Amino acid sequence: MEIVNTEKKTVLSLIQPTGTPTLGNYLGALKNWAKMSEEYDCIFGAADLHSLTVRTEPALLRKRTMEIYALLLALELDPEKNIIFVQSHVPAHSQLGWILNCYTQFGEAARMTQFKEKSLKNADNVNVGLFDYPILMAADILLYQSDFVPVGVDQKQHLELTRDIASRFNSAYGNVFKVPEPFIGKRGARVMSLQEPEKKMSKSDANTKSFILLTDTPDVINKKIKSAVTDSEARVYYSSEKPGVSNLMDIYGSCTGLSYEEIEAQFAGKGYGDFKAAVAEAVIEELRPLQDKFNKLVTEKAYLTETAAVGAEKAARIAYRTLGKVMKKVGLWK
Ligand code: ATP
Ligand code: LTN
Repeated sequence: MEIVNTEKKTVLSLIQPTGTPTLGNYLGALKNWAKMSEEYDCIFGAADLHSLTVRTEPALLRKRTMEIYALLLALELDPEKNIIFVQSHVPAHSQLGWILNCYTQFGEAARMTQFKEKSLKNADNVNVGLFDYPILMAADILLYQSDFVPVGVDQKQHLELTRDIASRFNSAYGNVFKVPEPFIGKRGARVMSLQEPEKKMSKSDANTKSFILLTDTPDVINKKIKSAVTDSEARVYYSSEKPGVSNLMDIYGSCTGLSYEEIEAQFAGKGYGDFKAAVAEAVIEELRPLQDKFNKLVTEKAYLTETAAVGAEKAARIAYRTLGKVMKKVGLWK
């Protein structure tokens, strides 16, 4: 049976197993993925090859990859209907990645702001993989003829590079790749640090109070939100002058579906104490079903291994079709 039919559009996204995902990863990306799985043919995966750009103890990387995989299943993404897989299980990603390297200019890759930021952060290990990271990401996307790629705002530039590579390749060789569109949600696309709300919430932040992890207990979530940085005005409204409060409003709105106006009305005349308590409660309730499912699934190693093997097989069927075409077009003996 064919998995990806021609009527439904294809949605693809991957997440790196670099640590425990945060509320930012969830509201910015994962929550949208879960919503899209009814309407689209979805392909979601763990980008373990991308994670090799940062040195990690091998056993830990393996454990995190399995955890991220369990988390994808916990989002209620049905592995029968969708493809849920691990990037390194489908070698076509590395193969197309190499070919696309030869169709990307050094100067284009050097413009990527995430590379500049990450090389400052990992100054002792600025490896070639870190530089090449967006081209492997382009391969992930183009192999599956993806229509939409749901990501947080920080990945927009990588998507633009992917589109450039695809269009250039298509003008040289005919229509080989579908040119994908980014899908960036209106809410939660950039959840900010709870301690420095000018910076994005990041799981690799040294200050553990700056993020909420998807595995945090209700008690920890309460404490972290209580200690979130706000301002001295004690009035809840959305403004670029109030990044801390605006970030909490964004989080609250993403969890409850309320608009900024509705939130302002709800907390009119109330202080930050009441507001923060409500935000914490909303986050706890939002994460509860996911956490319950995740905690159960993550202990079922045999099921995870089996499901990942099925996912890789389904993914490979699509990926190798595209790779075969590309190989022929560029003149590899096939
Ligand atoms: P790190 O936090 O270590 O910098 P990362 O979380 O950005 O890494 P990934 O784990 O690959 O990297 O991100 C997975 C998805 O989560 C991506 O689509 C990314 O855009 C999104 N994302 C990450 N952080 C945030 C955030 N603070 N707000 C909204 N979306 C985010
Ligand atoms: N680079 C992304 C993770 C990622 C990805 C992808 C996202 C790897 N391959 C393909 C969308 C499509 C990140 O750091 N968030």
